[in-house]
Amino acid sequence: MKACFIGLGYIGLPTAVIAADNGIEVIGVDINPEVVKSVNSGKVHFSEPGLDKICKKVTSNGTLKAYTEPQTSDVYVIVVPTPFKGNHEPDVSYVESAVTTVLPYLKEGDLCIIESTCPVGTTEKMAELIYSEKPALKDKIYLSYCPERVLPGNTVYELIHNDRVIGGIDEGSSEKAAGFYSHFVKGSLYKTNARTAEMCKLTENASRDVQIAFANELSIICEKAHINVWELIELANKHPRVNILQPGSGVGGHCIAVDPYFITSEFPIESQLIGKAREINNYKAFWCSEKILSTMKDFNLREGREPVVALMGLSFKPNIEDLRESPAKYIVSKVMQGHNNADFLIVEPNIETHKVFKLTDYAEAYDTADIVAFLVAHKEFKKLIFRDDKVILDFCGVFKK
Ligand code: SAJ
Repeated sequence: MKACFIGLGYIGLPTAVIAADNGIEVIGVDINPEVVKSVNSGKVHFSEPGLDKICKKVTSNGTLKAYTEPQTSDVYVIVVPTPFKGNHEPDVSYVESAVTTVLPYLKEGDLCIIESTCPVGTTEKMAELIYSEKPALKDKIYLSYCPERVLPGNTVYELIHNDRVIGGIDEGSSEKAAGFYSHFVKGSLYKTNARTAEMCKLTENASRDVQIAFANELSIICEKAHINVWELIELANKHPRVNILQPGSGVGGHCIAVDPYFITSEFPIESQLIGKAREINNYKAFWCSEKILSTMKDFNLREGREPVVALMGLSFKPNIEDLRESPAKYIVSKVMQGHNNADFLIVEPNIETHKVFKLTDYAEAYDTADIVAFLVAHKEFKKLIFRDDKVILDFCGVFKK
């Protein structure tokens, strides 16, 4: 079986690599020649534990080859970004253009899979696009929507072991796509229709966003009520049917902070709770920045000088180097605006250098600063010992004090 993956990013490349490692002949396609070059030399152009080794293996034994154009295959897997246009409206033009790119190669009996996160109805629209350009293929190809659900940082394991939802435009398409994934997925493959699979992907991430918003809202209430939110959640979770997530400095990354808008933009009246959760999680980052600024002001009034402030963490979640849509990065930029006098020590143990921020070692920053704001609960920070000779703003539960 030959499969052509369109898009060699955070999901496309790992999936192509794992498929190639499981007996499928894989063609990887990316419009960026640098990415193609790097993949062909066995390198992964982003950080994902364990992926480099398998990528090297499948490129050296020739089961994965990357190009800037597709090749005739049996399966086409579309894994391109779906960014926003305007006010949080999903832009499916990359998916459309990927479908258009594979059109000349599509023949009777082929399977086309969309993995990109998409608004509900996109797969049906892509079917119309294919049939309008190639009417002879109507009911002669298989088309399915099969979203990924891997956690960045644990992609290799989750790609193989997670259950998957397979949404065909008809039963034959679901069956055919399930057959394809069974080559490398050990989790269960649940078949449904394309619209349900599209909504399922959005639902999973919106559900997590809503649950985190609940924890973030609680943290703001607890601050005002002088209650330790960490202790509160731990105690509430002792209830057999309560499972509250952890508050933090906001929600980031390219999935949870993004996908709920795919629902709210299409169903604005019906998605009150989902929309509010987005607002709360965005507000939490703003609230943290305001808290740091007011603490700095209080320090100045009390001590008669500007404080040294350690801003601990830049990535969007613990123990990764990914800064996409990071609330911590937003807070750092916001706090630093108009504060030339204050001495900021910015810390991110997962990256060596940053093009805008000068980075400081975490232990040195913690030792030196008057005010320490924990923005991300990195494992290094958890090794530090709580000190009451400085002001500690623990937004993400490093000390849980
Ligand atoms: N966060 C909290 N409190 C928590 C858990 C997370 O504030 O209790 C924050 C994190 O710090 C981060 C954000 O939420 O800023 C998102 O992190 P995450 O670890 O929850 O999720 P992602 O964005 O890395 O990956 C999610 C996953 N989706 C779900 O868990 C439902 C993953 O399975 C998806 O494949 C991925 O989105 C995606 O690609 O859609």
